[in-house]
Amino acid sequence: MTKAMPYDTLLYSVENAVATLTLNRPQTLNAFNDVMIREATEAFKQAARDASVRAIVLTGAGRGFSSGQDLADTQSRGEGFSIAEHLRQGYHRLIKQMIKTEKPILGAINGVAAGAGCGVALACDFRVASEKASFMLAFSRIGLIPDSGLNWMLPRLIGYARAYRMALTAEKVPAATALEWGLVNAVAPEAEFAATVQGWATQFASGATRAFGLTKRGMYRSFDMDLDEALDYEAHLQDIAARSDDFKEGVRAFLEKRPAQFKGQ
Ligand code: T3D
Repeated sequence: MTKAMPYDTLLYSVENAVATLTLNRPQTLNAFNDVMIREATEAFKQAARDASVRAIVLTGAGRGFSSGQDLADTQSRGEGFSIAEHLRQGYHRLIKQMIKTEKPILGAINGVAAGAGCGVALACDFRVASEKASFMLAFSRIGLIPDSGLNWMLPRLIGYARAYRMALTAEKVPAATALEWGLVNAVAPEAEFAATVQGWATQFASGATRAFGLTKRGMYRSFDMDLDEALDYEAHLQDIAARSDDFKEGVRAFLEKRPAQFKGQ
């Protein structure tokens, strides 16, 4: 069944338990204006609430994934505009919504992911890049520092030396290098990109959804914990996972020597 939701700056559809969010301002390489930041946050909330959704794909329309903050909007701001408040009320809500959505979010990085677009790409749980894609911290070119969670996320993913280099040089890191550095999980040739994304999305959407969500929670929370706390917390999460129907089915299927039929419950 396909469900579509009306948004001005996004395309949103649900098919076969996969929600697909497409950033849809291709004339700007999907730059984020205020409406798109708000609608993307709302769309992730919607996908999180919808029990029929078991995996989420985020991608961009046209040749870019996202070029980050819409700089035409930035230029038209009046005196006294607070960027800090803009970040807190906008990008922070979006990034936090993505991280607290306890379903796998697959970033289908179809083209350049720059500035806050790179931040949003890195808030996905798994990234498949087209070989035409690239990652770029555009901020230093306009005299800003990385934001939208990048100072937190990027050194964790690729280490301080590479992260700081990306920040200072604002160089475009091509897909092949992104794979080597651990910024993406897979790179696909252009002709195979859609099928590769669909393959991973189908796999995630037929898995043990509750366990996938709790794993995300456990890994993110562990960043603030010592080993004792992390062990204790994962025991607590395992208790929750073990109450799921999918756990019963997983064990039963193993003993019956057949593939598990998970329902995401
Ligand atoms: O303000 C706050 O609240 C703080 C938050 C900041 C977060 C940020 O994201 S800051 C960083 C903002 N982003 C950038 O600085 C990147 C700007 N874009 C670029 O550097 C380049 O466009 C790319 C390297 C991403 C791609 O280059 P290329 O040559 O493939 O494409 P292009 O020709 O530059 O762009 C195509 C069109 O998109 C073009 O419009 P036109 O000439 O066809 O009418 C271009 O102006 C437009 N575009 C690209 N990026 C943006 C944009 N329009 C508005 N805002 C953009 N960010």
